[in-house]
Amino acid sequence: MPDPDHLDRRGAVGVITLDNPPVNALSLSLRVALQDAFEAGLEDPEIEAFVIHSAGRMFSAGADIREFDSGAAGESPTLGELIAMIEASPKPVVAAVHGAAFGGGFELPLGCHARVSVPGTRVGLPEVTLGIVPGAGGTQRLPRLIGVPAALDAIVSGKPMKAEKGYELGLIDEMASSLDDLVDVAVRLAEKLAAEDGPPPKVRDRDDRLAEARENPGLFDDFRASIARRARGFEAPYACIECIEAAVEKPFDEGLAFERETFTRCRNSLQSKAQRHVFFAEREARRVRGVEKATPKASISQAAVLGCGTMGGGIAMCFANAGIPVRVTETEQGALDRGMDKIRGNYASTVSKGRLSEADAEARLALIEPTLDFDSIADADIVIEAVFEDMALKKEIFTRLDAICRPDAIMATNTSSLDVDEIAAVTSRPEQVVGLHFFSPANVMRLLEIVRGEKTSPEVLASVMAMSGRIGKVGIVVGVCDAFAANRMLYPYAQQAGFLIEEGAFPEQVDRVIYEFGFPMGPFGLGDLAGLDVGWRVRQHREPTRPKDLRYSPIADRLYEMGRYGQKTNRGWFRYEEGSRTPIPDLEVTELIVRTSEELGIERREISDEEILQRCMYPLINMGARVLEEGISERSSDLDLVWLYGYGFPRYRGGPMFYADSVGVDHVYETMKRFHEVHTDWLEPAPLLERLAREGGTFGDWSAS
Ligand code: 3H9
Repeated sequence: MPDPDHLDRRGAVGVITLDNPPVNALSLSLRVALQDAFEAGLEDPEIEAFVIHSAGRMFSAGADIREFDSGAAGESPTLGELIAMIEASPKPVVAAVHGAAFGGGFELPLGCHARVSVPGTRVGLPEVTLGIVPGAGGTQRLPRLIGVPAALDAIVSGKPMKAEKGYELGLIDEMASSLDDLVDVAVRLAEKLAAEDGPPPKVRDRDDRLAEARENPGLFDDFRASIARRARGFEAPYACIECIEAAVEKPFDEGLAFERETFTRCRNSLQSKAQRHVFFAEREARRVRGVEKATPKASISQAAVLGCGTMGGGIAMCFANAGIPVRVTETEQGALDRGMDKIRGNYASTVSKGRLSEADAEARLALIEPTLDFDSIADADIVIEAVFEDMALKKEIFTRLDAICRPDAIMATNTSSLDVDEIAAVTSRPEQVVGLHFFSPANVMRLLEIVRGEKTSPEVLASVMAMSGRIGKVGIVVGVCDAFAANRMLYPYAQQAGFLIEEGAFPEQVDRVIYEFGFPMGPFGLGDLAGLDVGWRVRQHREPTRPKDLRYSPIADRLYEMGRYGQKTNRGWFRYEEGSRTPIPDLEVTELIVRTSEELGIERREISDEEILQRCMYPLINMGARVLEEGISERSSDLDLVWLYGYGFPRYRGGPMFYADSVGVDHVYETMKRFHEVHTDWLEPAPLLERLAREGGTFGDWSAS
């Protein structure tokens, strides 16, 4: 921690070191220490200028997010007060930034009189991802330095920028060639500024880049229109735009006050609480029972995927995209060729959208080696089986794998519902076996359900957790049960959607309610996208094990029998114009639904949007409660991530279990009880839901122990 004694002298320059591991978050104690060190330097007549830099791997990750709930963020000196003090200093202050400077950790350098960095450093204002606006002057100073269009892009996306780019934009004044030189370069610049006449230059006084924006009054509305799709439902991106507008229209201090008010409003909003919950949930998910930080991890430099169908091909792409060579096997040439064609087609489409260069696509393709030689996978560090969902076939494959794989190889199955323990039991090394449930399309969806078998070793779990990050996935560890956590929670959601249309709703109403709630699409549109033939096959497959009382609506099967397979046939739950993905309600489906209700003896009724939402959401939350109490999932926030990354649950609602806590667990319980009295299927409140409701508890506070 810097304190007055920690203010180092380099000639006439006072060098202050921020030191608050692990990420130099600007917590109250660090702010107090920085203020003390700075005031000591101001009083010291020998000191003519300052450099602020940091110990550890980064400059600063910003305000301490945990303080948002404790109230300490508002205690003096606030970050805003500190930055104002630094900016007003008659002695110039240079920030020496390395590693990362995010949020308040970047607003601090913006308030300094100059910034020096080193290649590879990332700087940015990611506050929007936490549902807030930058609250210590970021929205007022950044546009003054780099212009409004670039500032809008950076602040509203929250994406970090490389220091090299910042240098080109005039954000960084000088680049040191290496970390070893950083402080030297900053000290020299501080000396130079101290030698200049007059007060040091302040970003708040700059107006040239704002003047450019005043020439273009349509700028903000155009920008709003450009983000309408990706920012749908989110409040913070629009609040960020308003703050930048204020920077252009108001004098600095008024703009700053507007930003402050907006920050406080956003910080107190449910959306921000939900997004902060997601931030910590992602970090919490990395903690897995029985796996220590020091648990050794296998290094994965060669992967193999068995099966080059849609799933296998998508999984192979994940490895190639991460620069890991991968072999894909099939049993016959035709299937292998078709699989590789699909992979090539996927890359070509990404190139045509301008998201990947031709050369990069070629380089990735070169990492995928198709082969018919099963034995060639013997040297792989990890093998992922992605063949048809059939227990006998999987057992046969794992017996063969056991015979040829290296003793330390990780053997994974991509099963979405079969018993991983039963598969592992055919091998001589069940501790090396794990489930890796990818979601379709595997190269796109970020969720990876990591299924821990009874005997899966901590080393294997630690290795696949690390690997999931490397291949761009959010790995969530779950236990073995039918359908695991994600699909098990999906079933009641899909089941209720089916019942709602039997009782009186129509697919377009259900889908509208779910879309307005914030999902990218409703259950029926999703069915059409995935293919109603796929859903039909899954139901056929599950039929022998379906509990007798577990009814589902027959309408989906009827659509399948009519050849309505969804988007692929331009007809499914909806109708589609050739080449379009816009769903259009179809009279044939409406008539089928009404007829089915009649056949089932159900008198159709008006169903409110509220009931639709509750009937879709609460049963899945209820199933989440069962998953938790059975120990399939360690914590409710893992289930939130499953739904965020597997099914597009709106991030600003924090996931289904957080949503349950925010509407009130007792309310969810009472509503489920009411539903169960009327409709029996699967709606019986879970014991954990009942207990939390009675005790006034929340899923967030619940823990298995
Ligand atoms: C802000 O600045 C508001 C201002 O505009 C206005 C103020 C008035 N606070 O991610 P990691 C913890 S809002 C508290 O695993 P990495 C993290 O939880 C802030 N804690 O490391 C973890 O704890 P644990 C804007 C924080 O190397 C540990 O540090 N800033 C914070 O993978 C290690 O983190 C951001 O949004 C924090 N700010 O990634 C940046 N940051 O070990 C947020 C981290 O107990 N941070 N922790 O699980 C990040 O994006 C990443 O942490 C970073 C490092 C990329 C920096």
